[in-house]
Amino acid sequence: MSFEKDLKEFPFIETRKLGRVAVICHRNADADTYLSAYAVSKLLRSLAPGCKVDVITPGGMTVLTKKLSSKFPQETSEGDTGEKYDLFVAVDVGDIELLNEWKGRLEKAEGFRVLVDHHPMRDVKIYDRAIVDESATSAAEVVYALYRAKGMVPDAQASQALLEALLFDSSHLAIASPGGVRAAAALLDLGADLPAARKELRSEPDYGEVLAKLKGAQRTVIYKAGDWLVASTLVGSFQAHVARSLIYLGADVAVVSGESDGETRVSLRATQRFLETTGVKLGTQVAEEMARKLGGHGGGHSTAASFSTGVGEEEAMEATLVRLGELVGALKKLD
Ligand SMILES: [Mn+2]
Repeated sequence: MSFEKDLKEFPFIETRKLGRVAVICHRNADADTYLSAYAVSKLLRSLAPGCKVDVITPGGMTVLTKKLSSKFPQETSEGDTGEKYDLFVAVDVGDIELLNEWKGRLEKAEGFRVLVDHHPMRDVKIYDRAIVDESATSAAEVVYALYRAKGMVPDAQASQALLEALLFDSSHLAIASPGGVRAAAALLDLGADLPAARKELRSEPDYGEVLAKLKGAQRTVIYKAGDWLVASTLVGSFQAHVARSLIYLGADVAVVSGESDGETRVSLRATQRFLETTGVKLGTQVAEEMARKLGGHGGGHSTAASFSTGVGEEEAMEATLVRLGELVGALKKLD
């Protein structure tokens, strides 16, 4: 079934026969799934004015989503509602495991099951139709495409919701697809407010995280290896956040080590430029290697990785810096 055709045929059931609908978000609902569900529910209510829509957030929602839910209110249920549905619309779900107990509910459901998503398609057997655009940066773009295909215009609130979902999933458009940028512009034309969206997506700072980042930066030891700057520091928590912050400050590689509850956790980050130039993959060549050498477990991506081990934080740091030295050339400490 083609994507365009599916958009036009949504919701696949004669709208006057549509009684009750469940719109299902992914587990621990983020801004994209929650706000896309909000806009889909509005679309369904305009297409089928008689229908009742239940929004499901399996396992609740993130702190930011909770904040957004006061501006975009919709009644939500976390577990099984026990209701009978004519239609299920899963939004932004990606992996069916993210449906929690609603996975089982969908498997034996009698109603029509639709997926509206932008994640790579896998395990879509559970759905009768999958409306998936893998080139979209957010589920919100697919929901906006639904509105257009149905000849409907999202109202100001739904336009705002879709813009915020789109900004959330595209790192404020930095990684948006051409279609995402076009959708954002169209939503602005429909009345969405960009400064308000940016403001509403801002999270409250977490005091512990901020403190860890500032202390981590204060205690940073800097090394030079050829042209590369390696920043290392010890903090008891938020190692990954601190490592990312050191990269923001300009380090090419960040190594952050810290002990808590008798275990040492080491987070590693590098820039894309470092990866492309040196070919060093932090996940396989450093984190996995260190876990093997020191005892523990670890791995990750090429520019973001971590391992945990039973040795102390300083020993783990030392060994990691030696390993980096083997890969990119001897490290010299800067004063
Ligand atoms: Mn998404």
